[in-house]
Amino acid sequence: MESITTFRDWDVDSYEAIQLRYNAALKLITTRIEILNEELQEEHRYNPIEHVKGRIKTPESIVKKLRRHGVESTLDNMIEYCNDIAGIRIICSFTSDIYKIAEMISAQNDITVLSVKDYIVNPKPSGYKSYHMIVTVPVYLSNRCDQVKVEIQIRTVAMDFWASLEHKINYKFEGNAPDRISLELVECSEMVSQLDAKMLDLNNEIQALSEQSGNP
Ligand code: 0O2
Repeated sequence: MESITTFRDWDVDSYEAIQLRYNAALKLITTRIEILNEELQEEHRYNPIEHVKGRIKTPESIVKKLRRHGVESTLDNMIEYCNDIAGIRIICSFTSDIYKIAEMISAQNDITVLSVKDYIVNPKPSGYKSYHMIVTVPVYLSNRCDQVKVEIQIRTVAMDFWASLEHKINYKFEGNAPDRISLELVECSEMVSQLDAKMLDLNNEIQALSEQSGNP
């Protein structure tokens, strides 16, 4: 039987060359996001980003995803079908920040947005909420420039808390959590939306008050 981490055309050199590009893409997008956050802090005394986490998908997860897509585990299929080999998660304070950040990323000339999935407007049946973008970024090598895909997930602290707990529960039950637990998770996801809305209202109120008192 094919081992879970085996690519049909496995060649360590080619795999490492591919990983180098994804690593470079991850560094590039991470730096761009850090710069945006620093600029907003400098110019508006406002940090919309709580934290940023980046990761490169493990070969095991890549092979699992290719199986889910029903394609052979080859390096070409990995590049074509696996959009999240390089993945970055941006955790924001408020829902409104998510859309501001997404807009600022999309406005960068050399970043191409391939697709967007807004699971905040249309949550998954599980209750999952997050804003996903698949983008390409240019990676300059010694003799050429490659456009490399990166998945960007943007969500609030509350959405992230829900997603990490749900992920742990699903891992524990191998995707077959008891119905009652799944139902409660959907209810918690609604509470997350209420909490996010309440926090945003409070923040807007606080800002309006500070502006009135001339102390923004
Ligand atoms: P991991 O381990 O996080 O990498 P595609 O990526 O397009 O082939 P899909 O499902 O259409 O597959 O992409 P989508 O919906 O944009 O989701 C991709 C990622 O979002 C997942 O990656 C998870 O990180 C996250 N996600 C999606 N749905 C859920 C959910 O119901 N609960 C939680 N906790 N996270 C979710 P991977 O590759 O599945 O996993």
